[in-house]
Amino acid sequence: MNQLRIYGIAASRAFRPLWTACELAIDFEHIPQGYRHGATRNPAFLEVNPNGHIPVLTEIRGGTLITVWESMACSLYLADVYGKADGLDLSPASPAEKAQALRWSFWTVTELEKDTLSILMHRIAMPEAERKPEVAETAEKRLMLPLSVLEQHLIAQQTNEYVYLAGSRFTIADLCVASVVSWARAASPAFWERFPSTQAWLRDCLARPAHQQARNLP
Ligand SMILES: N[C@@H](CCC(=O)N[C@@H](CS)C(=O)NCC(=O)O)C(=O)O
Repeated sequence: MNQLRIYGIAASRAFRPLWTACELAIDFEHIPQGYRHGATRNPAFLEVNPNGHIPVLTEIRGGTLITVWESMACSLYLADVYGKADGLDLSPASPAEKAQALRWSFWTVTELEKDTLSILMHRIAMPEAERKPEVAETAEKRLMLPLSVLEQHLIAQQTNEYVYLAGSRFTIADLCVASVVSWARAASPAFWERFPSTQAWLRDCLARPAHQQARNLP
């Protein structure tokens, strides 16, 4: 088997598979490919991902080159292929846990990502002069509905003494969702007041040593 490679700097969506790989303690080669100023738009990189995006994950198994793009797909692939379905690590250990991982990660990219990114960009990431607070406010308003779904799910889990999305331990479902909800940390205090269970869950996910380890990558 050829070395597993993950392309993409940690300060990008590549953080998702990097965090996953750190959680699973996998041996991998990190290629800290940047993305600004067309860095992913040259012929060499377009061979790896014709979409011109990071992250990308590659490995050779049984003589076949496997290429995974799309950050959530990369994370789900790692959990599926490298994790143990033993009910201890972050991989789904039953069809019910697999269902949680799939539905929450697809939900995250379709229902959350665009608006959490607007909050991140227009509250803290862009130079102050370019920020538009009204864009962040609109995004916060739109996020009320999906985040209420997350909040209610977490509250329902607590009645079963579960802290996490799929059960009593941190799984890939939590990682996929937390990596995107964390972009909304800069939302207004009035916004976050409505989601105390989500806040507590997020704090817990982000305090994990593997999260810190991935953050320290270039
Ligand atoms: N849906 C894709 C989006 C990937 C994406 O847009 N990546 C950004 C960095 S976070 C990128 O590569 N941008 C450079 C470009 O598109 O030229 C995923 O989740 O992997």
